[in-house]
Amino acid sequence: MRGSLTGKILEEHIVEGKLSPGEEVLIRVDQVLTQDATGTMAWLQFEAIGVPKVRVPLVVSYVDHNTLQTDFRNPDDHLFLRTAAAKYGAIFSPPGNGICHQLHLERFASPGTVLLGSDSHTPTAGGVGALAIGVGGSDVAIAMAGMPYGLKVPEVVRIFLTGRLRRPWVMAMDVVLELLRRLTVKGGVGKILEYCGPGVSDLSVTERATIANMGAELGATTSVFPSDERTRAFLEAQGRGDAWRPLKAEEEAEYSDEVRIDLGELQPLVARPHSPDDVVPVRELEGLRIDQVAIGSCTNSSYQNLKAVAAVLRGRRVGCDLAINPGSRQVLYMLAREGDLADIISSGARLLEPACGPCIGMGYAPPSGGVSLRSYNRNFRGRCGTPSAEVYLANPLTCAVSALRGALTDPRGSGMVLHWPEEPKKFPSDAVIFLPPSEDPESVKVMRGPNIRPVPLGKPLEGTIRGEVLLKLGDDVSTDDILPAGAYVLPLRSNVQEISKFTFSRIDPSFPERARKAGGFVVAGRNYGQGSSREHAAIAPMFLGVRAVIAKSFARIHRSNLINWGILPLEFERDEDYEAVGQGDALELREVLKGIEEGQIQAVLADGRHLRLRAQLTERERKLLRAGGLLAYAKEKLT
Ligand code: MIC
Ligand code: SF4
Repeated sequence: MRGSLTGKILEEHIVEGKLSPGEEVLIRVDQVLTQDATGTMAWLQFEAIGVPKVRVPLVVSYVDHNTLQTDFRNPDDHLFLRTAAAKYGAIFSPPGNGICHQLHLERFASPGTVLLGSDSHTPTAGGVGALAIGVGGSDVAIAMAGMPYGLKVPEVVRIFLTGRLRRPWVMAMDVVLELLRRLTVKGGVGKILEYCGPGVSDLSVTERATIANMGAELGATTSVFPSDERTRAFLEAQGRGDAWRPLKAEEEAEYSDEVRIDLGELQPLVARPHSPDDVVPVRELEGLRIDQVAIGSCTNSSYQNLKAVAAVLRGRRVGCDLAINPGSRQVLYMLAREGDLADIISSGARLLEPACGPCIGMGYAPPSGGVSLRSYNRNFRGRCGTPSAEVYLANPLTCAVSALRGALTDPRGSGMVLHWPEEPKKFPSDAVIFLPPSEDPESVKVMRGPNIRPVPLGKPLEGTIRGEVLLKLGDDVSTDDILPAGAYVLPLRSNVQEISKFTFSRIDPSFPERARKAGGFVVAGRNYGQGSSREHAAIAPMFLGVRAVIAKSFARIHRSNLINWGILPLEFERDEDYEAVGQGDALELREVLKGIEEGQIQAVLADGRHLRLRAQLTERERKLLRAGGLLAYAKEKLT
């Protein structure tokens, strides 16, 4: 990593530790973002730590995931977040402003800074050269309280870009779909993807942001682009030229690996159900009938993207349902001012509020067995709200052209002529409303509706853990599988007892009751917990009595969330031990406190068979587990 962009930013931020892969370092955090769905827990934890004011230069609390306000619970959450931000020193972004990552890129993200966010797509800010990391709610809570962030130093992989995208039909989305095709959803685990090469200057900041955003689907810790003249132009157009600084890797920088992509060779790609890495050329599926199309989300909702989409729709009619969720009020305002909105509306498309919307199953679910084409980043089964639906992911123009025909279409064959929109020289920065923190915080009362319940604490690790194997799962289990989101479940994010009733509800609705009765273990294959940063996927199982998860391997954010909530993440040393365990088996972990020091845990099944399980934990992680999780540990440390 020596000489790399990542290495430079980390060196400027290191507080303790050594920068070698696998080691843990503590780094200083410059900016924090929270969003409503993870934010209520994060802010409740911040309060529980008992620090009167945030101790990070910039904290922004966004509301974008659940803006439906279907009953008192959701607006109560919003009011809690708004008053907490005012009192504790954060900027508040009210519902309707837009999606946190797009807004943060527009208004706050800066080259060379470290941004921590309680959302897995926080790396979007890597588009301007920030080192932006998605983490769980407790990690941001303690960062807001002023403690440095504990990062397991990843390997740095160089993604070397050459050539130029064949615009307009081949888009930034195709770059990251190509990476997913080659590297899979596990390919980035334990890695930071650093972009460089002559192809970088072909990409605008928002195009870079699309690529950095969806690096989350590769499992990467983050993705980062250099800060160059295009970065400067973007920041100046946003009225934030002062935030610019040049930043790039040294010529002789060291990397652990390299991937080369010639942008000019790419074609429109599509990810098939139900994984973002099941990628094929659109041409292979040409003509596939679709029921609905959705364009937007934090991946593809920038001004340039939607302006191009509007140009495709101009004077034409959609052949199936189409919904568009712009990334921010700024984007929406520009589309309105320049007349593009009229083209969108007259095409028969539905215009949705600038918010996450259908991406997280908040409305616009496809019909039973329906086919949905989306410019979003995740197509896990059921995430769209309809378990039997099939969701495909493609670039925004593939989506727009396909919406006109009602069938999947390679846009290159459409015969349309389209000029790729220019980058604006000036963005209207006042189109977005941010509420500053109160100047008289003492007078602000934090409002807590009846659905906002206290945060439970994890239990300190015990010497012996007995229980049942409550569930045995395969590879790539996502946090959407562990704890679904969507319009029914999101209003419960501030109420652990209630939300825990939905744990694994799509896989086995009897799980919560069985877990409460017997307590014990979840067993899984590789990449357990991929996807979202929602710590509820750890808190709810902990609350129900899960004491350890035993898997072949873990996704980064979820593994940290488990530890943060006092659940022991253990790995199978041999695949045959995974085969040997069955759902319902009684299992005992012995001498656990000694075992975590040695890295090996004694595990014995009821019939006396032994399993070989690894506990690969850093010193800090062992401390957290012994204390019962991060919150318990932080309280201890700060008081
Ligand atoms: C997602 O895309 O899955 C979410 C919803 O944005 C999550 C956060 C959450 O579950 O609140 C994420 O990506 O971290
Ligand atoms: Fe929102 Fe979807 Fe982006 Fe998550 S992935 S932040 S739900 S738009």
